[in-house]
Amino acid sequence: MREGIVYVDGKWYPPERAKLSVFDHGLLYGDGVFEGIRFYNGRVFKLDRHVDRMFESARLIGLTPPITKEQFREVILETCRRSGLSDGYLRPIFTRGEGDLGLDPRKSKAPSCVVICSTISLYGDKHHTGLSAIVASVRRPPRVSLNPNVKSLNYLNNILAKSEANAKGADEALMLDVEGNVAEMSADNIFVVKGHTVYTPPTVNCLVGITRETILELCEGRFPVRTEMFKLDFVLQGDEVFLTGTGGEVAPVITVEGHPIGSGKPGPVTLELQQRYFDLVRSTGTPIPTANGGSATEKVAASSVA
Ligand code: PXG
Repeated sequence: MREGIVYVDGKWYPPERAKLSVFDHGLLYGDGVFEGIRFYNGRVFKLDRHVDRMFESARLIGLTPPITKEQFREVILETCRRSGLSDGYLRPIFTRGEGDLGLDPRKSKAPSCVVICSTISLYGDKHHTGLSAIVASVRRPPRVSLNPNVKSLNYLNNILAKSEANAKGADEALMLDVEGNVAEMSADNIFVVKGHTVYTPPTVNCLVGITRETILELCEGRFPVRTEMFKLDFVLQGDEVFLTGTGGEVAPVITVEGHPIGSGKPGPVTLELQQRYFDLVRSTGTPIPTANGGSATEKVAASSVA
C-alpha cells in the first residue's frame, strides 16, 4: 500500500482510491502542468516559489486553474497535514480536465486540481558516492517548440533520455539542446565547477529550477557564479559536476560517458553546497499546520525561517 493521501477537486482520498477520468486531456494528450515539492521536518520548502511556478506553467499553456493561488497554497498545506508525514513529496497537478476526444482544449469544460502527498526516493546513497551519467541522443526541444518553463504533463522527451541511461547502466542522462549546448539532466539542472567558480546554463533551454535558484543563493559571497552556455567538452574538463532538483536534491555526477570528472570522486565545492542545501531545507520553509490550527514546528520555525 502506498503512503500518503491525495486531494482531487475538493476531496481527499487514500492513494489507491484517488481517480480521474480516462477522458481527462491530461491523460489523453499530456495537457496539463505539475510541480514537485518536498517537505522536510514538518515544513514545506519554498512553497510560494512552487505555487508561483505552477501558476506560471498554467498561464503559459492557457489553462485557468480551478482554484486561486491562496486556496491552492492552503490545499497543499492541508494535504500535508492529513498525510501525517513530516518528510515527503508533493505532486500538485492541474489537468485540462475531462473532455471529448480531439485535442482541442475547448473540449474540456473544467480543469482538475490534484495534489498527491507521498514519499520519493531517487538516488539513495549515491548522493554521497556520486552518479554516473550518459549523454542522451535525444535533444531538449527548442524554446520555440515548447517553453522549458512549462512543467507540463508531457515528459516523454525526458523519459526517453532516462531510458537511454537505463539501457547503458548509468544513473542519469545529460541532455543537450538542438545546438549542442548543455541544457540540463533528465529531471534536474546541471552545474559544473572549475576551480572555485560555479557554472550553470542560463534558463533559456532548461527549467527555472528552484533548487538551481537555491544553489545560486548559497554560492553568494562564497563561490563566484557564471551563468553561461557551454558545450559537452566544458563538462568533461570540469573539476566537478553536480545536478540539482527537488527530487534529486544536490547530487555529484562523477562520470560522464564513462569519463571520470576531475578526481572521479565527489568534489569539495559540491559537498559543501550539498551540505548547506540539506541544512537549509531542514531548517526553513512553511510550517505544516496541526489539526488545532497551530504548527508542529512553529517554535523552531519562528526562530529559523530565513
Ligand atoms: N529540469 C527538469 C526538466 C525538471 O523536471 C528540474 C530541472 C529541477 O527543478 P527543481 O525546481 O525541482 O529544482 C526538474 C524538476 C520526479 C521529479 O518525479 C522531477 C523533478 C522534481 C521533483 C521530482 O522525478 N524535476
